Amino acid sequence: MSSTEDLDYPQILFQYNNGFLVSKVMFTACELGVFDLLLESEGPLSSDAIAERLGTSATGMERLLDACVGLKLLGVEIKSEGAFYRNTQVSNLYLTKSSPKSQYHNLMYYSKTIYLCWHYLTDAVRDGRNQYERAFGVSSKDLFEALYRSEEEMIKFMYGLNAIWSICGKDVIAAFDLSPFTLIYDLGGDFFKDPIPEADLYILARILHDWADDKCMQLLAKVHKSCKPGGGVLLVETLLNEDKTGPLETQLFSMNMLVQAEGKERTPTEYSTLLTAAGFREIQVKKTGKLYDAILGRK
Ligand code: ASE
Repeated sequence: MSSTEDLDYPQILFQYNNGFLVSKVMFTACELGVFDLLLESEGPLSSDAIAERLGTSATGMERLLDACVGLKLLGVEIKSEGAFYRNTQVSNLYLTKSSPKSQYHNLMYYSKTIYLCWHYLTDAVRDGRNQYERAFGVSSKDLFEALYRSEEEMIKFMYGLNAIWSICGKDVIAAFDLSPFTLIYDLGGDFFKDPIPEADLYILARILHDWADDKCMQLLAKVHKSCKPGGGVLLVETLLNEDKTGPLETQLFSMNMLVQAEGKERTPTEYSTLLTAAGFREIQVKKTGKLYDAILGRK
C-alpha cells in the first residue's frame, strides 16, 4: 500500500476510532453468557434460541452474535432454517466462565471499572493523576483505598489479575532458575505499612508499576533490608522498549496506570536504576515475548 492511498483513506484511523466498540461487543457477549451457553449446548444454536435462553431481545442478540462472528469470536453456519452460531476455539478456552484459563473476570474488570476510568482520560492527562474521584466519587488520597473501595471491588480486581496470571504466569516463572531460593515471599496487601518477613526471594508482581519512583524506592529499600544475604528480588512487569516506542500494549497499560494508579510502566533501565539505588546488584532482565517480563536482582 502506498502512502497516498493511506492518506486518501485513513483505514488505521477508522480502526482506532472503533476500538472501544470492539471491546464492548466482546464484554457484552461475555457478560450475557453467550459463550457459556454455546459451550454447554449440544450443537450450534439459532439467534432466537440464544435470545430466549439468555432473556434478551431477539433483535439485539442477532446483531451481537453477528458482530461476534465478524470479530471471529463465534462461527456461523447458514442452513435453510437460518443461521446457527457456535464458539470458536479461542472463545471456548478463554471466554467461558468455567474454563481454567477463563478471562471472564479480567474482561468484567475492564468493562465495569477500567472503562469508566478511561472516560476521564483527558482529565487524567490534564491533572497528571488517577480519576477515582470523578469516576466513582472516591476522594481518598490512598491508592489502596481507591482501588479497593469496597470488598466487592477488591475481589473483582483480584479475580481479574488472577485471570491474566493463569495465562502469563508460567513464562515469567520460567524466565530464571529460581531453584536456589528456598523461602519465597510474594508481596501483597499493604506492604508499605506491614512488616516484610525475612526470605530468600521476594516476588513483586505488578507492584512497582502502581507507584511513583519515590514509593518504589521506599518499598525496595524495605525489601532489601529484610532480604537474606545472597537472596534476591524478582520483578514481574510489562517492559517498555528503552526508547519507549513500544510495545503498544505496554504504552496503553502505562496510560491505565495514569487513570487508575500512581505509577507507570517502565523500561529495563528504569527498573535497574531503582533496584541499584535500593542496593540490589547483578540485575538481569528477561523479556518473555509475552505480556509480562521478569527482572531479577541479588542482594
Ligand atoms: C494494577 C494492575 C492493573 C493496578 C491496576 C490495574 C491491571 C488493570 N488495572 O497493578 C492489569 C493490567 N491491565 C492494564 C490495562 O493495565
